[in-house]
Amino acid sequence: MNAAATKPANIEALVLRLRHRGAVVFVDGAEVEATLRGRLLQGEHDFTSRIAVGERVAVAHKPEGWVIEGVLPRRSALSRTRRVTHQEQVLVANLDRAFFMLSLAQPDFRPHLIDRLLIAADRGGFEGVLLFTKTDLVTDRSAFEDWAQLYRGLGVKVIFVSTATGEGVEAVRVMMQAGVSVVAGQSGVGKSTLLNALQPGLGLVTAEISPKWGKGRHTTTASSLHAFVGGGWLADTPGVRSFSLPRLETHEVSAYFSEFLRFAPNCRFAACTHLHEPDCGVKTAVEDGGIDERRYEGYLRIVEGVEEEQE
Ligand SMILES: Nc1nc2c(ncn2[C@@H]2O[C@H](COP(=O)(O)OP(=O)(O)O)[C@@H](O)[C@H]2O)c(=O)[nH]1
Ligand SMILES: [Mg+2]
Ligand SMILES: [Zn+2]
Repeated sequence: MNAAATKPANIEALVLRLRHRGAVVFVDGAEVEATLRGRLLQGEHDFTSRIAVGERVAVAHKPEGWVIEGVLPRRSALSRTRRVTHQEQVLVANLDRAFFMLSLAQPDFRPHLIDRLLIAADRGGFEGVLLFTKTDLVTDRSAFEDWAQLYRGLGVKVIFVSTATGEGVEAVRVMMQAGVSVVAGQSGVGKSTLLNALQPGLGLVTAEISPKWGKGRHTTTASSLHAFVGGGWLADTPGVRSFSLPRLETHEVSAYFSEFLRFAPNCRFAACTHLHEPDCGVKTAVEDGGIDERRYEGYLRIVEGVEEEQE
């Protein structure tokens, strides 16, 4: 019997790049062009709202070629919120982790970005991993170790990295070899140098995060996934605002500060914002050392909508 006469079984594929009415997908170990089945296009003015890079899709090999028959549920998403319309646009679906790079020097260490970045990761459903880079440029690490300890205590992975000495590079490689990762950080922290050390010639456009939050240059290139040597995928994604937060209500912000939850039951008021109320369990814990002051300050910065100024 002719193989084409049997009903082709759907196979799972990964969307690497978007195309007009279709995508380049990774299936059976190869990159192929696939077209979106008509019903997936119906009612769509902009097909990118239906599938995104990183999407898991069901494809079938038809006589006319590969066809995307369906879209599997998303586990996570890196989204960008449009500034004026507040619409969310998915840049990378099913992202597993973001490596947030902060240099210890040149440019100066900017720990005040960390809380926002971790909330963005939490909201998106992916892991935020902190890379403290350019360790070779500092002689005394104690202050940075202290920050690392704070976040490790909250369950966040923190890796010290130097492409000059090779410190931490293998640890990053091992993590990148599973799932889909993205690399982000302020300009100059060493994103391109690290990616080049991990895989020469990859040539990704990495996400630049401006210290003046959300005010940076906004690029419009489309996202794409690139195979990482030894397994895994690296997302190439535009936009300094990829990790910006929409305006959050105070109670939404505090929910992301997981270590506050243990002390909130001690607040006199059930709806305590931990800002100006008397008998606040969270503020008391900050005074007693049960909550790190740096995290409480981070909370205030976000609640009060403080822009991360140039320091
Ligand atoms: N000393 C030192 N310099 C580094 C390191 N990583 C990158 N650099 C330098 O920092 C500058 C900015 O690096 P680049 O990778 O372009 O940063 P990007 O803007 O984040 O992509 C370049 O001059 C690099 O050579 C490092 O680990 N140690
Ligand atoms: Mg670069
Ligand atoms: Zn309180």
